[in-house]
Amino acid sequence: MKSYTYARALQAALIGIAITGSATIARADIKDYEFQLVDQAIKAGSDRIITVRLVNKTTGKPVPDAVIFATRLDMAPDGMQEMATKVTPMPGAEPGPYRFKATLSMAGGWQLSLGAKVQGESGTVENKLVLKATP
Ligand SMILES: [Cu+2]
Repeated sequence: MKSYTYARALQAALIGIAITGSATIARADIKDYEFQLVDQAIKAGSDRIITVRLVNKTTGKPVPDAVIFATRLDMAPDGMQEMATKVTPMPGAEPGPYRFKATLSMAGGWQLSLGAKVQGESGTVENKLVLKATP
């Protein structure tokens, strides 16, 4: 009788460990996600397309179904923070990568500030990407 109780307690403890362990593994963190530029250099001009992908760094896999918002595109990398341009999200033919239309009126460094909400994750991914507008 006594050994039976002990076995039950041990079994319950092992199940508890198994549940806790798998929960830790399954839970991703919003910090595991980052934006990446598909093209680092884009020719300066009007109506240019900037393509980015959102990647889960732990798996290396792209996240196609996030809610993306572009907050700002300006020339901060070249010391021209006040030189900002409008960023328009473009509907994609397929879910992810994410595309934006913008006018890069001047050659040089442009900083794209992006945010994302990922399904099943709390918090917001916030990244600043620097691209080069070529003459
Ligand atoms: Cu400028």
